[in-house]
Amino acid sequence: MRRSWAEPYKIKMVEPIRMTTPEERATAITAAGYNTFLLRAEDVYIDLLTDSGTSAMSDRQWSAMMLGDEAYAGSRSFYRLVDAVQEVYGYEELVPTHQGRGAEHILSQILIGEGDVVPGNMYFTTTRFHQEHAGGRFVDVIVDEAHDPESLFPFKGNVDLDKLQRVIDEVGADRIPYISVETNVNMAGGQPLSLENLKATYELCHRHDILVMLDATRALENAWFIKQREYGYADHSVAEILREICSYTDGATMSSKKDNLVNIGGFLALRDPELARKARALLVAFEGLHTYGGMSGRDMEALAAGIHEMVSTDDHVAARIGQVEYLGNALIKAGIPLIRPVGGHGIFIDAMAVLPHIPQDQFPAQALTAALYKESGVRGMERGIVSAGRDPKTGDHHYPKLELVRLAIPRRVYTQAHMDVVAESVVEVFENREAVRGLRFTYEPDELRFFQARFEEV
Ligand code: PLI
Repeated sequence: MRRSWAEPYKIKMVEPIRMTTPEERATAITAAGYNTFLLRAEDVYIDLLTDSGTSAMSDRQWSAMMLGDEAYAGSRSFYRLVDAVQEVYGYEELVPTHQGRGAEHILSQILIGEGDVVPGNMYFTTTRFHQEHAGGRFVDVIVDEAHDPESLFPFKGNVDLDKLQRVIDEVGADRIPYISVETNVNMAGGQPLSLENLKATYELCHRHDILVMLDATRALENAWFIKQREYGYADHSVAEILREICSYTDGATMSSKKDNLVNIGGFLALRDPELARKARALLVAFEGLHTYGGMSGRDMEALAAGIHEMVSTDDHVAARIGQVEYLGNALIKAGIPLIRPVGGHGIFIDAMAVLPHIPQDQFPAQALTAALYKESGVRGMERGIVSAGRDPKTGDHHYPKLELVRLAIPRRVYTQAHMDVVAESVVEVFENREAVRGLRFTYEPDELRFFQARFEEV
């Protein structure tokens, strides 16, 4: 008989959370300018703002922290981290950073020159910021299916090789220092790419001397989907698949705050020692010495332990993605329009389908995110036109085809009962959707505006 799956752990410590009153939430969201980033966490009931840095660490990780070597230079904990990255990801050169965007900054600075073009399978906010900040221009080469919430294509994170070839023909390979390939593409709804596609991308790029840099932030979760969906991989462990993903790349930026099960940390990993030397030269100015890069010794210990733990069996990632699918299936059953197939790290509600009465320049996803908080105390995040920002040349909004409310599920933090409450909350807002009004800016930051922007109702 086939039984239900359950989490491969039991709970040893709990953190109380508190349900707020409707009046408290109305006051809090107005004070936060309708931006869930500006809420106080204590005013949130179930916090699905992000899966970044919000994981619950294991007893092994907590005990590893006690072994942290806080030497300024040459810490033992650094070498444990080097070993973990070499063993699990297979990269020889490790450049530690305080988190993912630190690695993106260093990579962009060492490789991108003024006027260069960096193709990628959809943008990510901080990644594109650092590419543009270094003088580059991002060009989206993801497959068209990624922009269609209803397409059930199993690998919506794939690179469109024809689009990539066109970019190479148009600008010339010598203006393309690297392609940035993201695993389980965040802004597309946590959608995977296939190994077949990554391999073909790598071969095409190498024919033109273009490097392939992986955003490995959610590569483990991508490996799980490859195991489920790609022909020939059902019997491979996620550890084997992850190593194969990395084998078709020249390096990776990593936000360890996701797959790696820690609350802070990241790295840039490379194969070429000469590139690593350049990265380390910048690292000491922006992050810290090359043997800690912004992390404490105990952070590096917890990270090394988390890297081993995430692949020690397939059960961890099966339960992690199983929980996301559980919530997704409950919402699909209730008729909520969302990105399908359900992605790896969260549920992405199609705000334009929910709120057709709000035009995109009145920020439907921002408005729906705020309405969900007000209704239930569940905190999500806008992933639409506000996150997309403005074109630096024209000053106009970028108008992304996907206008989404993301409910990102922290790893090992919430139970199935919490997921039930979230599903009920979303359904309640959906039933009262006509009452949701559009928003306008009262404050718009120049860079990465979604973090600190403020709004009022139109
Ligand atoms: O937040 P950082 O600086 O550790 O990592 C930046 C970053 C890079 N790539 C990808 C795909 C991310 O998802 C990412 C951060 N994501 C956040 C914070 C999120 O909430 O999704």
